[in-house]
Amino acid sequence: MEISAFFATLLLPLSNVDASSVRCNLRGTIRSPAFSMDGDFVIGGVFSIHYNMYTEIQSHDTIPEPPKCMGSIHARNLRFSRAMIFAIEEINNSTELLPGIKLGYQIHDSCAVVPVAMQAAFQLTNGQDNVFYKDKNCSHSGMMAGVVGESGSTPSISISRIIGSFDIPQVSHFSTCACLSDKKQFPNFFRTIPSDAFQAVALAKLVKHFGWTWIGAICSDSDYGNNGMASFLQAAEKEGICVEFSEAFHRTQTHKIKMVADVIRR
Ligand SMILES: *[C@@H]1O[C@H](CO)[C@@H](O)[C@H](O)[C@H]1NC(C)=O
Ligand SMILES: CC(=O)N[C@H]1CO[C@H](CO)[C@@H](O)[C@@H]1O
Repeated sequence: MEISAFFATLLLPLSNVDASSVRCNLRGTIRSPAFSMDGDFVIGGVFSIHYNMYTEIQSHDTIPEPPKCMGSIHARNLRFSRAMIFAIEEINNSTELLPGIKLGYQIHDSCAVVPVAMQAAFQLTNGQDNVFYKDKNCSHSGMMAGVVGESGSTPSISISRIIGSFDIPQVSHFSTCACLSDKKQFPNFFRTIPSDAFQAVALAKLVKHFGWTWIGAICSDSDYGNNGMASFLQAAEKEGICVEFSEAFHRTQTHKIKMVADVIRR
C-alpha cells in the first residue's frame, strides 16, 4: 500500500512540459497546508500532527486520491507547529528582528509517514500553482527559504533527499538519528536536538551504573531505532555489558509485538 502511494507522490508534482510549449501543468491534486500565511519569504514546516495515514485499496482504474491523514492528533507535534507559528509572528512583530520583512509559513501534516512527508517536500519545492509558465515564474513559484521538520528521522531523511537537491536548508527539532550528521549525504540538514551518538553512550553508562551486566534491547524498526541500536550495542560492548538479544518492531507492526514478548520470556 505504501508503495502505490509512493509512486503517486512521485508523479504528482512533476511538470508536464512538451517541447513546443513552456506551459507547465501540475499533475495530480494539491495538498493544502495545515497552516499557512503569505510573506516576503516563506518557511516550510512538516510535522506529524496526526498519527496515521488513511490507506485506500487502489483499483488501478482511477487516479489515486492524495493520501489523507487520520486518527488521533499528536498533541506534542501540534504544539511544535504552533510554536513555529508563534516564533514567526514574534519575528514579524519585532522592530529589531528582520525589520521591514514579513516572514510567511506553510506547515504540512505528514501523519508520520514517508509518502506524505515526501509529497509535502515536493510541494514545498514546486509551489501550489496548478499552471505556470516555465520562462516566467517556474523557478520561483514554490521556493522556500527553509524547511522546519520533520519529527521522525525516517521522514526527515526522505525530505532531505528531495529538498537537499535544491539547496533548501532543513532544520529538524526532533530527528536524532546519528546518520543525519553525515554531511555528504545530508548537506542541507541541521538540527536543534543532539545526535543519538550521545544518547547511546549515555544509555550504556546508565546500564553500567545500575550494575546490569546481562540485558536485552528493543528498538523501533526505523532509521531512528536501528541506527540508535547499532550505536548502543557498540557503546554497551565498550562498557563490558553482555547483550543477550536485540529486537526491532515498527509501531504499525502489532503482530510482531507478541514475537518480541516471546523472545523476552525465553
Ligand atoms: C503579533 O502581533 C499581533 C497583532 O498585534 C498579535 O495579535 C500577536 O499576538 C502578536 N504575536 C506575537 C507572537 O507576539
Ligand atoms: C514587516 C511586517 O509586515 N510585519 C508584520 C508581521 O505580522 C504582524 C501581524 O502578525 C503585522 O502586524 C506586521 O505588520
